Amino acid sequence: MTTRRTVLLSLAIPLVALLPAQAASPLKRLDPDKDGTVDLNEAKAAASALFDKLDRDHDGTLDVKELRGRLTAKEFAAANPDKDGTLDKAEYLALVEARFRAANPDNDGTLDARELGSPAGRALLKLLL
Ligand SMILES: [Ca+2]
Ligand SMILES: [Ca+2]
Ligand SMILES: [Ca+2]
Repeated sequence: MTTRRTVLLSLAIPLVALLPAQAASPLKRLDPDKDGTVDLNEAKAAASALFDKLDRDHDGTLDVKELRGRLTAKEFAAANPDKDGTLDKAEYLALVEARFRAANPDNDGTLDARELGSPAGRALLKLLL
């Protein structure tokens, strides 16, 4: 009688392969024209790309699960005036625009690195990256 032993190969994937590329500063990643600031169009373009990435079931909307903690229940409810349980892209971008304005107290149409680093700026970044 022979005993066979199955050797379990490690399925571990090197963790580093799973980490998103967060090394670059948010400003660098959001500023394709490299003028050192993020304007509303750049913010919306980034938000739109993130929206598509988060929309796992490709139904054109994000539910709380797909948002994966980016919004609290209260924030979600406020961003979802039609109360249909999901955010469509228009609702998402409206929230992005509101947060952009909140992060831009000097009203110059752009966010610089300091504004992006403020609490309001960081709240906006959650919806962009
Ligand atoms: Ca979806
Ligand atoms: Ca909705
Ligand atoms: Ca500004």
